[in-house]
Amino acid sequence: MAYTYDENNIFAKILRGEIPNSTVVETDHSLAFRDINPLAPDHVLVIPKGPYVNYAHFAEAASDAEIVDFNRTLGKVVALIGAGDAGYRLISNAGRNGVQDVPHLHVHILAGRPLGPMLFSG
Ligand code: DGP
Repeated sequence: MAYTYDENNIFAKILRGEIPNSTVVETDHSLAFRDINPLAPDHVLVIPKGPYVNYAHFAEAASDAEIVDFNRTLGKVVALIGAGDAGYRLISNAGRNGVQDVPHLHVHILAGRPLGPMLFSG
């Protein structure tokens, strides 16, 4: 599948330093920052620094180093926010049916309260 990356999406602007963010962890290949519209006491977004539209694009096109770094960064965030024991949820929306608003891969880490059912039916 061919992916087209929009260089003007809001997370590309954050990565270029054009928009401020509340950084939790930054590594060579990844950035984790607090969501501007938190849906739980802890709501952190983890993004790769590379231009990947969604998870499948990243899994297909990213280097091994980027993929390892991204996953390790997710783990670091869970540890830093202290969510490992009580639990947390990872969500990565993609495309129209996934209701993805920002077309740069991001994994939401939600924690800090019971999160309810995974999805509402219908
Ligand atoms: P999604 O619907 O999965 O594409 O989620 C996009 C998330 O990005 C949404 O929870 C709100 C967040 N968001 C949008 N704009 C900004 C921003 O400028 N800064 C931060 N920190 N988060 C943003």
